[in-house]
Amino acid sequence: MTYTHQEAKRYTITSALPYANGPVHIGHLAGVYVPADVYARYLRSAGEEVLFIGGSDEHGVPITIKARKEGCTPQDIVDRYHTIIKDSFKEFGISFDIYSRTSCLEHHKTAADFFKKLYDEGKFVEKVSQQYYDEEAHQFLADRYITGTCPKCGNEHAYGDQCEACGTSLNATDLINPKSMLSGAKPVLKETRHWFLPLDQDEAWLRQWILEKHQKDWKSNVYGQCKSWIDAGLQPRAVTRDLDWGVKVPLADAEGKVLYVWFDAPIGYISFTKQACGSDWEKWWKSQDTQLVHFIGKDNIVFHCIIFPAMLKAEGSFILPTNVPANEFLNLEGNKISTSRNWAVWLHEYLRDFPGKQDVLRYTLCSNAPETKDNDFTWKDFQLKNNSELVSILGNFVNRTLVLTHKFYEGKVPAAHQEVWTDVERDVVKEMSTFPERIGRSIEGYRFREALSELMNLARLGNKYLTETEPWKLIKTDEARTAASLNLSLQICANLAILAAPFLPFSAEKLNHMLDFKPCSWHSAGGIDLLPEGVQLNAPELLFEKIEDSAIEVQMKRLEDIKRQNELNNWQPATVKPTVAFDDFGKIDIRVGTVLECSKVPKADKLLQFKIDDGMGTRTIVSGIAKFYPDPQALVGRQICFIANFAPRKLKGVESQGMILSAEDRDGRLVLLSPSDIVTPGCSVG
Ligand code: B3M
Ligand code: ZN
Repeated sequence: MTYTHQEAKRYTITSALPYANGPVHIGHLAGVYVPADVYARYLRSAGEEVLFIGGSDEHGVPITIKARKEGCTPQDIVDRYHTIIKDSFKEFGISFDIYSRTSCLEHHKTAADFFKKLYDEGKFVEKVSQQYYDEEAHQFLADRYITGTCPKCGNEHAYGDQCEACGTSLNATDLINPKSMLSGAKPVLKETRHWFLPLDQDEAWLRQWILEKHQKDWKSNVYGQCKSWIDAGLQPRAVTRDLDWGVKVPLADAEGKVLYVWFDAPIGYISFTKQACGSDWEKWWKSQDTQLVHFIGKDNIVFHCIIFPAMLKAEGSFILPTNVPANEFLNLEGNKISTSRNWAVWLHEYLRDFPGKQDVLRYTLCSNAPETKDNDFTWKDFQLKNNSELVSILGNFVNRTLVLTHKFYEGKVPAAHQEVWTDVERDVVKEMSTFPERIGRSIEGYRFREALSELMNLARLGNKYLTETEPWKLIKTDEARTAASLNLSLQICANLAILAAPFLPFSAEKLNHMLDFKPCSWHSAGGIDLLPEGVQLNAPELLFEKIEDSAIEVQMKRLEDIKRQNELNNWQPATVKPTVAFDDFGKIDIRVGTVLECSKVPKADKLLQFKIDDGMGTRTIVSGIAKFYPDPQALVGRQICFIANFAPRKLKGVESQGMILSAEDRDGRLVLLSPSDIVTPGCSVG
């Protein structure tokens, strides 16, 4: 039984299916998988019936684009990333009851049957419309195959189905200056036939269901997006595409057409339920006492709150989601996470670099989850959360309690001695009893940050209690109170083991082992008799270890390298300046000279002083390129180009009689311009 529902319920928990075109990163984890996992683990512990579903989204244009780029098949791509994603989720402790994939046969069949049922019952509108076609690639340009300017916000890199800058869902024909991703060509319009879900007919019930019924219990970011969608007026949406990768449209005359990825992917939740439960699957989707909860990121809101519910409603026998707790986005060190720019912390790499530290990342991401606004992940904060929260608060309390019990009682749980309790104990017990409900309510309300900070408050309570009672001193004077203090501290540890398990499953397991404690129900938490007197505890080990600066520096350096690489990759020549008349150019006198002497200008880090043979005599030129030529002497003898008719000016007390010409490369390096053959000093450049 949960705290917000009187009756025990059944929960179908889904988490957005990651596209199998790359590994998962911390943005996915903080937005979707960590909260979903905390929720699922909590409900299981509270005795609810839970099915937690995940899987890879293996269709859609992001996959085929990646395959094209790498010169392999889409199947190769999804096989590679599905395995990486699935393995890393498992190692990270995301407790899916099933993690499947949409390229599997069962899914193709379920999705095709779903489409066929709606088709047979006349739920679609068939329309011939004009769609963009790439005449060079001989292909219709669905979704991400086409880019252009978003009509709403002006972002020049909007896709044919969505603008990622403003979140607007688009039709390819809405784009300004459309361009084919395949050939770069301007696409032409060509007729094609498709099936549309007439969302315009769903407005009334959607309004009633979301805007009235769920105004209070859906998160405001979710509610707000739904409202603006509905208020803007819903349009029929095509659920098929002219592509060859995806679930084939199950109709005789639909050669070369597949289901739109956003039609088939959410049906994945259903096909995976069938795979997990066999003939028993329907209760998870069709029973009124099942709560369907979708964990997603904010860019998926419309698909889960409007389009998928409209599909389920049209089918007729399914329940609708109870809630769709979408999160905002997580940034990384102040910049938007991006798969294509490699600006991310990848889960499989984290697991490699920080073995055994799953809970540290789970903790950081949960306590920083972008629940109400975009948030930032920084490595410094990660280190701080580990060192001054997990190590200093939670780990320290557990460690002190266990070490003292081993020291004074040979590791056996001492007697509770309630007869020597004072108000200090009574207050601690009273406060502790409120935590399970407080944390539970926060989780049920999808306030995971709040829930986690309450958990840490229980550890703080434990630390405060130990510090107040000082069993290490009491042992000399008062055995009964020493035992009472350590017994109660151990009971707090056992409570922590239960209440931390949804958030920090690995540490909870470690703690269970140290306490020789069997994981038990959430509802047994809050009490003071979890560990019976006399139980032999196992040797204490550290729950968390300090993370050193050097480990953080490695990660920061990696990000700096990526940033530099991205800058190089994105470099573009500067725009050409406005046209000038030839006569104007002719006014500038460029000559070749030979360097006779070159040295640093004293007390000026940036400046080099050149003495140049200009064919007419010698001249001095000062140039701000010292940092690119640490050995000025090496320039002697070299020919350079310079402007000979600039008015002389003084730099750091030296008169400069001209300007040396150089080119700035994309990495910021300056290179002096020289003729490619030796010429006579003083000759003109033109
Ligand atoms: N594959 C989109 C995404 O990763 C997507 C979710 C599907 S959930 C049915 O944003
Ligand atoms: Zn936009």
